[in-house]
Amino acid sequence: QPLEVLESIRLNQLGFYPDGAKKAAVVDMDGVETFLVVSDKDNRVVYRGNLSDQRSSSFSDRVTRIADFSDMTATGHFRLVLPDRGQSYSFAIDPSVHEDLSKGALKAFYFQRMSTELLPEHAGEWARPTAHPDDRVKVHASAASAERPEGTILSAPKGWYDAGDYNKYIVNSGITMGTLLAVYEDFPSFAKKLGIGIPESGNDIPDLLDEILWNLEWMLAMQDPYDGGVYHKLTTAKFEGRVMPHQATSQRYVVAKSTAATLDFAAVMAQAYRVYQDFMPDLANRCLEAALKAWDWAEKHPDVLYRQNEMNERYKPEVTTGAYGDNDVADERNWAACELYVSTRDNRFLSHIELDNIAFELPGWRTVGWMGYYSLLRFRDQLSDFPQGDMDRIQEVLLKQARHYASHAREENPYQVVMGQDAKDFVWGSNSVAANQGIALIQAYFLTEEKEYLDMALANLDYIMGRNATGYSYVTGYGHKTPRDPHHRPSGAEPDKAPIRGLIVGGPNPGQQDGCDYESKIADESYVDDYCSYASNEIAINWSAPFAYLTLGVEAIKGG
Ligand code: 9MR
Repeated sequence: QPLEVLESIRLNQLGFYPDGAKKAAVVDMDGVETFLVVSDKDNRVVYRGNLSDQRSSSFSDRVTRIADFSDMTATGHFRLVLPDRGQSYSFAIDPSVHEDLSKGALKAFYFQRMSTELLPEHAGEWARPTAHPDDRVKVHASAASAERPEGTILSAPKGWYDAGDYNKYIVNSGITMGTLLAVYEDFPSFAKKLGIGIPESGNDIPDLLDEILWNLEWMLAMQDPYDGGVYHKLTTAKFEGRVMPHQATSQRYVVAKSTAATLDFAAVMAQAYRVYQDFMPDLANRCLEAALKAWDWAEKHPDVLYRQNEMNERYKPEVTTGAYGDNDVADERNWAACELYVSTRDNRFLSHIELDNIAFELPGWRTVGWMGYYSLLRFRDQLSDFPQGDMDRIQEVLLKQARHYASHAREENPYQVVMGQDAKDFVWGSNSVAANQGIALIQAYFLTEEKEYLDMALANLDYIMGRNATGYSYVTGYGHKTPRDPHHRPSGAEPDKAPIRGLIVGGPNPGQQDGCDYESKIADESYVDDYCSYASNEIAINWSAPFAYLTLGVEAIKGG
């Protein structure tokens, strides 16, 4: 009779590469020393191993032991068995084990599209009517100018819903787009062959670039053509309720220009110029022009910070949706300067690149400086005017961080992953921290070809897919124990359907800012699969993008 499935066996719920690391973490299980791997096909034992010594969590009193069967190379479907105790979920060993996930991670953006209906042939059971045309958006009082006074009607359609809400925010679109454009720059051949079944599939540009274009066109419309400044967001005054997109019809506004939004915009447009050059040269040139205009605005307005509370004291209606406020725009300036420099090779931008203080800072919506350094490193062989000593220093800072990540995972982490070296990793959207650490490691792998960096990037993908302290695969519809009730309005408004597939939720966040009922306050366990929990169970484009990078990147390198 079948063994009981033990949720205390934590592993990537999709599986492993034949030539890759294969590890499971066994949590809090006394008196077990050995494990078996059993084939689903005929129940034969194909591998026997011993569990590692025990490691303790630094956040809780949990202890874990690792079952390492990395040297197993047979393909097929298997379970890991702890004799007399039980077994894991079934998993695959397959040379393209993350191919379907790669498609799902990208397709997630299609499901976030606004201003269009989703047809059954692309969206299946999640087909829905068109919504948010955004062709009659009002200029909010905070954004009024001589040419565009308060109440002026603008058109800024398309774009993706930011997250579980129905608004669009330039700052968050910035890092999202930069990350997705980097997928193309780092993995062009894999990206070209990845078909995801969207309306544009089969045209002469890769689906990835078709999807990015949907949001790029919206971003372009967020620039004030009169002065080059970029509005911070396009939003309703308050968040809409738990309804389908077409039922969310409140008035929408463009709100206040900001330096952060304008610099992020400049960076994205400069990078888009490179990426679209071969496919849509006119659009590419338009992007570069827009980037240059945005840069000039930011030079004239170096510190227009978005402060929602102060804004609400002066202007009506009050705006209470996501703020994405950032008090330090030096890193945004660095990112824009790097992208503009790489795209134009104009030394005027070189002098704005931060070269005195290049401490590593993991990319996030508020911290984008390293997005720029990644681009410099990506093109280092072509940047002959760039001071080589500085380039070497940037590279060394990154490699030092990568070595630190790898040694933490190898020597200390109870799941042998990079994620969770510090309670500070478990912020709102912590899963994007795991994914962005994976991206940093892939950059290090590109520079050194050291396999350990790639292994550790894959370890963080394993973390996201189940080798973690809650035992969830944090991606809807991929794995056995996955979020069923994400904070995502289009999923939450139709509770009888499975949530839209391929969405990565925020993940453990002991901040618990939503005040929902959590079972645990422990840093790496503070997660609840409940619509209520926007602080641990929301989905967002800036989490989906690094997740897509990590999944596609690993699959492009290892599978492909
Ligand atoms: O991801 C954002 C997180 O870093 C902030 O701490 C949080 C509170 O300001 O906001 C998060 O972003 C949300 C945004 O404000 C509105 N759309 C949903 C985003 C994800 O929760």
